Amino acid sequence: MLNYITTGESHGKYLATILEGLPSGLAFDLDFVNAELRRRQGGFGRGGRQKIETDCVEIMGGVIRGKTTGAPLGLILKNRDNTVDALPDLERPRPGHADLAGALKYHQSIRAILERSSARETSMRVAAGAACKLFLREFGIEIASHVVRIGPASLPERSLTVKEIRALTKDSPVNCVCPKTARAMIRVIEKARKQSDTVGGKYEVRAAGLPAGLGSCVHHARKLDGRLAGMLMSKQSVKAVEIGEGDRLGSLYGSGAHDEIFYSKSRGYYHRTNRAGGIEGGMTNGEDVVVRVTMKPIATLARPLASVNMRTKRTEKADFERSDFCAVPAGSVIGEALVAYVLADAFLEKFGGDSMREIRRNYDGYRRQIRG
Ligand code: EPS
Repeated sequence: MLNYITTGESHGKYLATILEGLPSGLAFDLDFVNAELRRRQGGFGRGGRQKIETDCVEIMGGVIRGKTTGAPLGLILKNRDNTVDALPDLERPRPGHADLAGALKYHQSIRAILERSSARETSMRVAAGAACKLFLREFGIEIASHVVRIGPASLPERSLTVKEIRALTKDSPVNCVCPKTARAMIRVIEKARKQSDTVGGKYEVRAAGLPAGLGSCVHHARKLDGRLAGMLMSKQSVKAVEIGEGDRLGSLYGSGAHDEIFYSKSRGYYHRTNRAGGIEGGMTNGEDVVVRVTMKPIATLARPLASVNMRTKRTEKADFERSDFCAVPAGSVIGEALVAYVLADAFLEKFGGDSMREIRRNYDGYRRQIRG
């Protein structure tokens, strides 16, 4: 139903995205999109590039008089650092980055590979995801994220609502709900910086207000958990995705692993626990969708690891270019955008129509139906 594509190099003149499949009649709040881009640029542990750029998109198409028309939405961002043609090539691929496999596969310079594989591309994913958030919001669906681990510093287990997450992370430099844990996380990032190292971590994305029945149980490609995991895994640095209790469920008995079902006139069907992370059988079950995403440390190290000079084939230290020490807080903002995209896609699949008015009618009818 929805499809987005991004284009542009990290140090090229522009980055752009086209998002196809949004209905007509959606109020398009460009300020919100740009505020989301600013959130992505923040977070303690970012590198020098964010001091140069003020990411801000312009609309290329798909919006007239502040509302979507149903045509593909085009958004474009101008890079301040757009020196790509003048930048030197690299010879020593960075372990953990796309450099080696990309240079071999595309028969290209490492420069050409890193320009496209750089996480700067995620600015466009956040822009497309922000448009999806605007769409979901119209149906009361809200998404928030928080960082639960940076290296060894982790948040004690606690379940929070989207509202609580937003309120508690508002002023946190690491997008963490607990000031004490945030201080420990900052110390870990500081240590990485002092040691010319990098550090990874884990964040949680939570979506509230979803009806039961998005996704499907009948075909592998339509299962919502698979679609979420695939989209999140496609983000730079991501190495694991868990839905709900995820990995922990493997150590429990069934009696303690599943969420019992209840019914009340006011709420309809509901669960008192949410170990499944809001997804059963590849479909939303009416509870919050909860995903946890693990990011490896950034691959560009100021104290580089061993590599091979691709010209001489000699063992040398990997190349180093300006980078982040920790991108997990920024990663959590990108994760929200990707979850928004997958949920908006599944929502349109279920209630699809060409205009907001048509979708609203379909949605309201279904809500009445599932209340029984
Ligand atoms: C990024 C901008 C990049 C990197 C970072 C993500 O800018 P530059 O290369 O000019 O410093 O800082 O990319 C990586 C860490 C990576 O490994 O690709 C951004 O805007 O998010």
